[in-house]
Amino acid sequence: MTMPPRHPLAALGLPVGLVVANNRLLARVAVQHRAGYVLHDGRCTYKAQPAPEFLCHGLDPLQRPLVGDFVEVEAGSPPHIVRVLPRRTLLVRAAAGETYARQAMVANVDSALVLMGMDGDYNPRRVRRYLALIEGSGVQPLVILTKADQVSDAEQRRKALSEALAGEVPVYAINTKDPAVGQILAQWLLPGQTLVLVGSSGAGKSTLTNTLLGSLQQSTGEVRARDSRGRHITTARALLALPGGACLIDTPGMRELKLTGAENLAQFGDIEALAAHCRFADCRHVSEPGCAVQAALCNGKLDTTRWRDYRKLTLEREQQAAQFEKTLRRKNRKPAGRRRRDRQ
Ligand SMILES: Nc1nc2c(ncn2[C@@H]2O[C@H](COP(=O)(O)OP(=O)(O)OP(=O)(O)O)[C@@H](O)[C@H]2O)c(=O)[nH]1
Ligand SMILES: [Mg+2]
Ligand SMILES: [Zn+2]
Repeated sequence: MTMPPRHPLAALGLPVGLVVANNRLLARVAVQHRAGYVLHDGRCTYKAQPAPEFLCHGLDPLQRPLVGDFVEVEAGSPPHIVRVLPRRTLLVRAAAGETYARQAMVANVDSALVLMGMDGDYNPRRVRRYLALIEGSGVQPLVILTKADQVSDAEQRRKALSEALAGEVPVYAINTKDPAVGQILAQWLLPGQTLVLVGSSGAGKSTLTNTLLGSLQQSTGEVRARDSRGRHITTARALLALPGGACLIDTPGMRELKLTGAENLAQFGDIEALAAHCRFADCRHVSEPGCAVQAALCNGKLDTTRWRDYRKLTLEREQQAAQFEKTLRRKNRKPAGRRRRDRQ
């Protein structure tokens, strides 16, 4: 196949000052399939394969090319990805199931939009879990409550959630089909910015993608009437260039949302600041004397539901971290030749 001419990737968010070997092409990973990659060179897309070293059994899966990565490509039939350029940001999730592996989701995104429908799928506690995955990654989180046209109290819900998040995370309530969403979200859609959409199946990620693209590129599907659950229409992450100059990554709805154990719970920064004032450094905030958290709960300065949510998340984070640690130790004990290939 003939390669498209080299094109500056600035339009796709390429950071300035990157040094690339002369005879190589620069591209951004748009889609990752089992059978290979689709790359974007800033103008058009083409297929490529990873160089053999990316398929090594012992390689940490986080080092493989990922949607959102800027990569160096060697021309050929097919072209090969030979190097992943340093990542500005990386979103990681815990792999589904019992594998206790950390799985990279997307690289080099500036903001992550957590979408949640205000229909039967509405669950503010799930929003907190998504935020926990994003915080600490250097990615700006936003919450997008969708299906505002289907409920009468969209603005009240938006306000309540924004307050519950202590005003730390911008919260929007929108109809994803409304062409005005481009204007509403304009400050996050500046040229060179990359956004990723995350959330349950049926939340409206692909519908929002199509509205921002101004064309029906991504397939969408009706949700189940009984409980508003989606049908997992989108099956692969896809990076798309928006007409205004930003890039958007549509993702498949997550079936399971486990913590990785490495979260930094910035959404609970106020609680962590309070805990720093407890008399004992190892205070468990139960019945210790001089506990600043218990004091704040007693005088109403700290909401008990928020405290309970925080406790649940931190406990789960500890358990997950311990499990990952154990899995990692077990893996390192196995002779390299017998290690099973990591799940993608
Ligand atoms: N009325 C209304 N319907 C919406 C809105 N957003 C999404 N929908 C509908 O919800 C259904 C699911 O939307 P999708 O965009 O396919 O959801 P998704 O998040 O991409 O789901 P997966 O690809 O399965 O993860 C579709 O029937 C959309 O038309 C909205 O803001 N208002
Ligand atoms: Mg979709
Ligand atoms: Zn305490």
